[in-house]
Amino acid sequence: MNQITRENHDIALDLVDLKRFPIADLENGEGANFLAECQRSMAVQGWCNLDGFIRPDALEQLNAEANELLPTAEVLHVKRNIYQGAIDPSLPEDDPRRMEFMHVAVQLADDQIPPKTRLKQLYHSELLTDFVRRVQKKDQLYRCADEFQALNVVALHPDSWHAWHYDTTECTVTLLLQAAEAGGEFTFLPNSRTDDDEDREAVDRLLSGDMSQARSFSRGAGTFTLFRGGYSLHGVTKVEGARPRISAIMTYDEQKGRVIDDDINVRIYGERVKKILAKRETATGEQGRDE
Ligand SMILES: O=C(O)CCC(=O)C(=O)O
Ligand SMILES: [Fe+2]
Repeated sequence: MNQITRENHDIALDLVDLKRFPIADLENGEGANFLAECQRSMAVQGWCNLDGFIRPDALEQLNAEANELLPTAEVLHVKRNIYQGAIDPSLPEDDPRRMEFMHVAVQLADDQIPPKTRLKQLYHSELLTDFVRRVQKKDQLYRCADEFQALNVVALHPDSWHAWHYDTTECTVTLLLQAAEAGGEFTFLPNSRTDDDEDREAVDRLLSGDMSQARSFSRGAGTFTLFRGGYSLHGVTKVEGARPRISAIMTYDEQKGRVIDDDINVRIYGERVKKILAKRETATGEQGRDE
């Protein structure tokens, strides 16, 4: 008999609304039907949106955790092009791919979210990771191993937006912890690029401010949205009203042990991470001299 002990109890069982989203058993009956529906949505539409995924009482706990930690977060001023890399110098001067966008977010990186938090434990849930892997139809999918990017909490204050970008890992989940009073809509072009091609027309339109081809849907707090962030141009529209919009961003990749380039992390997380990396470099150098 499978004994559920404190040690192997999976926290997703406590936090997810299992009646509506039976992730505990995806092999049989209702769970299998539910999984097939999620896979269909992912394959046909390029996203899977699960409104009410986190139970209301659990959501309150997760949101309280986020609100408790956020005062320790940095205010990040992120300026980047949509690919988050160096600009291709061969592009014409007026090419939209040269455009850089700027946004301001109060953001906790993975290393600022303690392992004891329910939020971190939820991200590390094997049940949840396996659910995401199956919906994304991957033989293997791992949580991102980057010490800064793996799990983030992002608070967008009124008048802020999250600038258009592709993520640096393939699969992303955005979990809304606290909705904006108005605005703050997660907006995206599902699968707007492949490894060697991009829907330039749709991308250029979005970058010029025309949202007619972009997707957006109403998402209450507790909504768990799966999409392919590395291949779907996305962002969040301007937050309106008095309340910040808070989301948890969970990242996954087919590649085990996936970490992100230092320069990308410094561009996103700024001085704090720059200092951590520089200190490490110095320590490694000193160690080298000692040997
Ligand atoms: O807050 C969201 O819903 C999306 C944020 C996002 O795209 C990111 O942090 O990479
Ligand atoms: Fe993103």
